[in-house]
Amino acid sequence: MAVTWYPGHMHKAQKQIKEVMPQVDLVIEVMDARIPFSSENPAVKTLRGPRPCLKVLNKSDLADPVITTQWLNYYSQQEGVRALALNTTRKGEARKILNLCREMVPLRAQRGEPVRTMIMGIPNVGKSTLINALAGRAIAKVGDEPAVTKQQQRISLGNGIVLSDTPGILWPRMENENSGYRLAVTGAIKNAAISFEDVALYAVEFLLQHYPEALKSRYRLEELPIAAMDFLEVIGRKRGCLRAGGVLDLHKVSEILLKELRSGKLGGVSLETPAVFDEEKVTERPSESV
Ligand SMILES: Nc1nc2c(ncn2[C@@H]2O[C@H](COP(=O)(O)OP(=O)(O)O)[C@@H](O)[C@H]2O)c(=O)[nH]1
Ligand SMILES: [Mg+2]
Repeated sequence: MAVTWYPGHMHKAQKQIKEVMPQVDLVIEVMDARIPFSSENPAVKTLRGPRPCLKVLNKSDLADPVITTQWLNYYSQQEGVRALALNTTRKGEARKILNLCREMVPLRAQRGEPVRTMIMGIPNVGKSTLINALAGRAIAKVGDEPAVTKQQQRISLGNGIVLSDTPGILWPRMENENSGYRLAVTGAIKNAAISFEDVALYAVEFLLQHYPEALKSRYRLEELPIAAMDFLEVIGRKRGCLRAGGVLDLHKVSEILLKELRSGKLGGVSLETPAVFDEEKVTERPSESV
């Protein structure tokens, strides 16, 4: 799945979301718990206006629980925002959000009117998986994004909640080079502009600095090399990623490292903490005008 966002795509996505927003009471923004900053789209704030927003830090099974707690505290201080960590692939877990949805829009619930919710988020964060888990049946295709948003259908989730079956698909942060790498490390973007080997090197550099123990235990090493390339060389040899003449197959070892990281074999790893806002001094660009 590769989604490339051009200004035309962004314009269209925003326009579609704006059109349905008057019939929405609550926005459920799905983000990747490993990279909440890079998987959040600041335009959501503008698009939702005064509506409350439930931020779902999804794939929390792959994230560092200590850092996920920091993010939950960070978001819960924002006006109109509640946040919760989820592992949508675990049976029964997704429906935990229903009570929270009702609580967040008390007036609708009091009047006996359904709370109308809509899921939004960048590609690959788990929107379709969440829709299916909430609905209890396969409505949205997982791992695939429709090029054109189809007609919205409302599905009743029980408990006084209805959900649009079509998520609002937004673009990932693109103004920041680190975000590009981190989105690629998690597999959210398969950007041909960043080679596989470069993504693996970025990941190893980060892991050497922040999760050295995870690397040592996964690859049974007592000492870690200082340089990322040396590390890939060491595990490449251990795993037999060699070409003729004993030359390291960098592509193969990169593939192994990223696959293991993405599937949680190194334990919970988070690539961003709330300090990222200060560290990277990003300028928020909440929305492009439509
Ligand atoms: N480990 C893990 N994987 C998840 C979770 N939620 C979704 N996924 C996986 O993430 C991938 C993308 O999910 P999908 O629902 O298609 O994302 P969408 O593009 O936002 O609709 C799929 O392979 C899902 O199985 C989760 O909570 N934990
Ligand atoms: Mg989807």
